Amino acid sequence: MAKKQVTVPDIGGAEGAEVIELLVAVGDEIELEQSLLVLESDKASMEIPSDVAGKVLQVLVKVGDELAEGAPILVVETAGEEAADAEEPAQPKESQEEPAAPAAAEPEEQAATTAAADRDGGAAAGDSAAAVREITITVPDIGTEDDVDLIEFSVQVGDQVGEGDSLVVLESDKASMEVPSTHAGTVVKWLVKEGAAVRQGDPLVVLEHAGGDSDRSEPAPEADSAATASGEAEVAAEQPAKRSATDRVTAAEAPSPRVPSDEQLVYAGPAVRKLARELGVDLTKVAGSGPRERVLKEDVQGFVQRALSGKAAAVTSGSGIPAVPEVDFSAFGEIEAVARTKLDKLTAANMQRSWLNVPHVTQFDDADITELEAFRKALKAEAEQRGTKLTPMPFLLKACAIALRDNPKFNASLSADGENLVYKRYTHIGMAVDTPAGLMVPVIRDVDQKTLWQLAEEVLEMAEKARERKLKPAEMQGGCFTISSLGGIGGNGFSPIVNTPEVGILGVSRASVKPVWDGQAFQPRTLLPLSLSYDHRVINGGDAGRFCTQLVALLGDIRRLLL
Ligand code: CAO
Repeated sequence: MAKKQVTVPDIGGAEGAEVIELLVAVGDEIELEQSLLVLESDKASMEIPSDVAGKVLQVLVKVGDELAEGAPILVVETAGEEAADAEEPAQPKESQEEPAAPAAAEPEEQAATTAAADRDGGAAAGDSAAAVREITITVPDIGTEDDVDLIEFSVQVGDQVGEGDSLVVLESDKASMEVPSTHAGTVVKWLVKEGAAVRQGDPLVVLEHAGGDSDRSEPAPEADSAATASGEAEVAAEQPAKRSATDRVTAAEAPSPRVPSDEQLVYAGPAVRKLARELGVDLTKVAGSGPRERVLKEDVQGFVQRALSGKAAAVTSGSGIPAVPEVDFSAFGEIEAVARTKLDKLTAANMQRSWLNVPHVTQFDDADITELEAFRKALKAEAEQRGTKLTPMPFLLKACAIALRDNPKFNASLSADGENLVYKRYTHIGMAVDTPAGLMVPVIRDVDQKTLWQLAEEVLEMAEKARERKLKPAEMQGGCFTISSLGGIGGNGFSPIVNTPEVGILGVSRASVKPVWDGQAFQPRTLLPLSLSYDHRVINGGDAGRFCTQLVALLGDIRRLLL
């Protein structure tokens, strides 16, 4: 028998994915690849499979925890006897309610008798029972020798922090990063001011924490003198410039900072996120007034004030849309309020943002797919032999890839400042998938370079992964254009919302046989309704007309897909 710790695998760079469901409990026998829990990030919900089989001894996480790659999930007793499997599981501890910090070398600490009792009421300094250790956390290796701005304190003096908890947010020209604490403890004193420019090795904060036994009684001279001199919760770290090198946890010993992904939906630091959570504010609805539209505490507070004064508007970019008045539905009959999933709420926020920011126009047309359908059906047996299924989707993907090549504005995005149009030299197409957890849009890469059979396989695979919540965030990024097909469901037409920052989306409805006049008689033809929504800031009606007409021609005569 061996004990093995199961940790969060590579989840495609997702930071802080939330545990929304636990699928196993202590005592369960689990199998290899069995799903352990469901994580939900800004982009996807995904089931995390076990990489071992055995009996669950401990569950180290709970619903609501935010986990990153490497965070411990379970301790499992496995049948294997190999030494390699016998690694000691981490002991669950308080801080494991939070995501585990990246592994850090134990920093060299300066033991300091800060004499808590002394501060509490003047008991003799050096009371070893009350002695705790103070450590100074410094700026770790941040990948640059230049100064970076300390833009936010994530915690306040007096706060308890766990190992790995964010202490501050630093921001360079290229990224913002949280600096995690190397220890659990109480924040005693800041050694820098918010807004200060700092660099690797600069002292940040003094933490007081229960140290190891051997160090407990060793006094640190500066700490001692400060405590004695003031009788208050001051420490020698008050004057960081005068501290000796040994007072510091050196940069090399501190863990690497976590760099939030570019896809982070809202640009805001942890303290602001915490405040928003406490106040029940949906951050996606708060306009940021900080640098690069960073959401500040004041923005959240202002949002709440406006909400309380009845002026709340679920808007972006300062547009003053009047709020929909709240209705007490229970006044009219029985009701049940069901919490929406994070994915549903994010989809709603994305839709609203696109709808409000993008001047939408939708162009409609019908493609005559009579021959395409005959060809597709003729291939049904071959598709089965290949273990796949040939729906109209691969043909649509291929036709769109050609239309994107020939109408490159549709394969572009507006730069953030609106000054440039960014043309993409790749053809990645998103495919909206309707799943029980909500709408997901996996991206099929390099559609222009794939055969219809390859696309058929990928459509099936991506749709299945989406429905089984197995998509990784990276598989939903990088799209240039989106297809939303409701053909398998029904309807004559609809106007899809552009998936910003893309500038076009093709809605596909259900094909049906209709009489078409050929100049002499009505012929039964299979018509596929298409609706192309586009961002009118980038695409004009002529562009859209040409794109749509080409699509209709390509689908109407699939030999053209070869040209
Ligand atoms: N007209 C007529 N029949 C169609 C059709 C169309 N436009 N498109 C698909 N069909 C048929 C297929 O051929 C298949 O029939 P058979 O089983 O007889 O072969 C059946 O409908 C079901 O197809 P499908 O939906 O499983 O496969 P697909 O490749 O067409 O689509 C996917 C895959 C993932 C796009 C689709 O399943 C899906 O989830 N669509 C919903 C997208 C959505 O929610 N959009 C809205 C976004 S905004 O809220």
